[in-house]
Amino acid sequence: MAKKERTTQEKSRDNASRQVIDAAKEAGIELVWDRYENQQPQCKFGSEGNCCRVCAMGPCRIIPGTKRDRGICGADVDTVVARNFVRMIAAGTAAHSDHGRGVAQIFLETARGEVPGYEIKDVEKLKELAPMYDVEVEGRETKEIAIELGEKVIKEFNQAEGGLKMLERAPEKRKDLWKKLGAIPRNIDREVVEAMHRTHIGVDQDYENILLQGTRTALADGWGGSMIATELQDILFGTPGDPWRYATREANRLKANLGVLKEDKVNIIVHGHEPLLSEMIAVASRDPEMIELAKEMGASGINVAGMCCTANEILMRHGIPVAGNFLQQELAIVTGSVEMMIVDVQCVMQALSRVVHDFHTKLVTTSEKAMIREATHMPFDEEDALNSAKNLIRKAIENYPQRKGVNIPDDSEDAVAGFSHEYIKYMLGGSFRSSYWPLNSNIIDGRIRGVAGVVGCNNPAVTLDDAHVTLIEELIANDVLVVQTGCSAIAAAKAGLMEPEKALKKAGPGLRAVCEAVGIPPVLHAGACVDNSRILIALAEMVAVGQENSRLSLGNDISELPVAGAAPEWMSEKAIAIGQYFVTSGVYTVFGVKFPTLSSETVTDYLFNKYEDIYGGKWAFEPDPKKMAQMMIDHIDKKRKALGIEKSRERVLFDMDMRRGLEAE
Ligand code: SF4
Ligand code: MSK
Repeated sequence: MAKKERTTQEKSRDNASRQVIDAAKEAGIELVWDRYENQQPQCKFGSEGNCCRVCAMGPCRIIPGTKRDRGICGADVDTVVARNFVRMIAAGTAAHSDHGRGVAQIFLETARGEVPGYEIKDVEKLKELAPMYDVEVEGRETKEIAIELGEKVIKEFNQAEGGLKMLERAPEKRKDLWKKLGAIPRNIDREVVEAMHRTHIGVDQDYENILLQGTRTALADGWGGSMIATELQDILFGTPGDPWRYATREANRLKANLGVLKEDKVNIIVHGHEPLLSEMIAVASRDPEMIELAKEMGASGINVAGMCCTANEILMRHGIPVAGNFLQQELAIVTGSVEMMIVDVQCVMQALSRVVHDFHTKLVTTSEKAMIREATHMPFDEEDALNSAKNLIRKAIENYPQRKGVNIPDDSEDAVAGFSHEYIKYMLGGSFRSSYWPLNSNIIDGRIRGVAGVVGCNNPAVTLDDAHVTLIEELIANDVLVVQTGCSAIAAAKAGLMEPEKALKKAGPGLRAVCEAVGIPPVLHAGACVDNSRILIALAEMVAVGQENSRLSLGNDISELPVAGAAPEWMSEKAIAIGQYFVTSGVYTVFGVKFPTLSSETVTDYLFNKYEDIYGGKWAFEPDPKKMAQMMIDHIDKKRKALGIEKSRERVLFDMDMRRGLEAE
């Protein structure tokens, strides 16, 4: 079949990317969109989950209703589809949780004083988290608390018995349900190992039972590995939106898109996921010795910019600009302005090593877990982190004179970011009485219709950022507050949806009034992919507020809240793990692009319909972002009706406790 090349407009919604895509075409440089077209037509069996290749009798393509309705071993389509789905969950959970383990190890080494350069920045958060792990706080030194906490957290990855401590944060009703279903994860590693075991040939051949293991594994991600990563990173590097920092409300202003690259500066891009190295690059880039060196080489300074989730990590804490999201990684190099791209793990395309051939950019891998042939490998030495970072920066600076020509698009948008669950509470409730009660209250009185989490990647199968932006615009226009992570958050930032003045013009009147009063955009950047755990915590707190004060109640469980989730341009296995932990925590979650179970009507019906009776949340699939928005809004309205708040009501009367809180501010 002749391949049909899409127009630049069909490839990307954003102008900066379009400009660089055209420049690449003119120069004969192959990009992700070209490779996508070269791969057409793609295999439907692979896309819809009915290709099994877990043993060497296969591969088997299972086609229900034909003589090929079983694999060679006799596995039916439901078994094969469920297996493939759970293997995606296992891989996604492994990725997030290995990130979490790395952070936990550095955290412990920091506490023991073994890794100079790192320090415990958020002692308050350390003291909040420690009791969750039965670590005594009273009368103890920070160091002692942190060592005991670090040791206990690391044990959770492979402990012999006992559940995950962070899971305790979920509402009682949810925990009871998980217990009844046998869905409580035992430890993080075990669930991933067991998922791989059960999906081996000839083991678990009951799709419901296979998917139950998928739930245990995904919960070990969301309420385990990812939450550990988020919480310990906050303690180590600072919780985004710390009141002392946000008192000025300047530190979290940043710019997003390829236009953040600077013609007169040494441009260094940090790309991947773990903030351990990028934090140090951010610190080292401000070192006067480094800046002086850059000037000696003819540049006016050093410009560090982020890509993908590394960008989300450092923008949340340092306001460092974002060069782009997943599909823009090659484009950054094509601008000819990047002296070095430093990568660690996850979402790094091998294609980068080919693109850099045409430019002076040095591609440097830093993790022993993720090397790329043809890239330079400079292992990051955590025990000498600052010097490791300086060495990298020095090499980038020395590369500045090698530039051949620069073509940086002029586009970048302002954004306000850094909404940790603590900061959202602080913004809503004030410094004296940080709480989610104003959010619940505004939902009850109808100003805010509900909350949507919009997350996930980009995928060259669909126009870059278009589904994210269209969906978010529909949601905010309908008074739905949007909370974001990952590449979706970067898409919104690039589209100006995180710039309060611009974005509020697109918000419905109720949402606009609340956001204006509080001083937040209608689209909140909550961080990187592991920070989806912040959304879980926020949901649990919304339930908790209602339990403390029945007039603010939005039900007794996450599944009763008027909330929904979406990943309109997803591509990674991590997205499936995230979707599964949201759904089984009670959230209606819609995915775009494609859905990997569609070849089995039974499994798809189980996930899309029956799950609602089991978990209160369910999966859905809809590639059209406008229809997706409507489905989410319908779900939110259904939940409002069930709560008896379907009609807008007057603001609830403040009780005395609330009044005292307000008066004290
Ligand atoms: Fe085919 Fe069964 Fe082997 Fe899968 S496990 S490849 S269905 S024989
Ligand atoms: S980086 S997982 S492309 S969101 Fe987290 Fe972006 Fe998806 Fe990677």
